[in-house]
Amino acid sequence: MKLMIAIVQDEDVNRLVSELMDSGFSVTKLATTGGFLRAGNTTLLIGTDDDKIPALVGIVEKTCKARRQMTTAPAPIGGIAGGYNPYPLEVTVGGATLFVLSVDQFIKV
Ligand code: 2BA
Repeated sequence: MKLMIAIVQDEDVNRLVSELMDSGFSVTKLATTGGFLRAGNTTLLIGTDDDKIPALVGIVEKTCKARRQMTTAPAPIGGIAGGYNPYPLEVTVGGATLFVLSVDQFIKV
């Protein structure tokens, strides 16, 4: 058995969860925050059989879109006092970040 940890954008999550449920996957949804943008995203936990991972990846690929997002990055200011001057930076977020882990045991009590 495998556990997929899928970090997705909030904009894609409702459609993705619906697609996964329709295809028979069990899903747990967590509200999370990206360390770089400090903005909300969603992490899904999906436990499934090894042979279903390709289908799962396919659904995520089909559903989650890459988006350009503006943020600010700190640029150092010269001089004795130093300091940082924020400047705009565009980054591409997603489609999705996926981790697939092997599960030692799956127990429901
Ligand atoms: P964030 O950390 O908020 O990152 C958002 C986007 O900012 C990233 O998109 C990437 O394009 C950019 N980015 C991240 N760190 C950067 C850096 N040091 N310099 C320049 N640009 C940077 P994605 O790669 O699609 O990641 C989307 C979200 O997935 C991330 O949100 C984070 O929550 C998660 N994630 C990505 N890689 C991860 C990893 N190796 N471990 C844990 N979480 C990860």
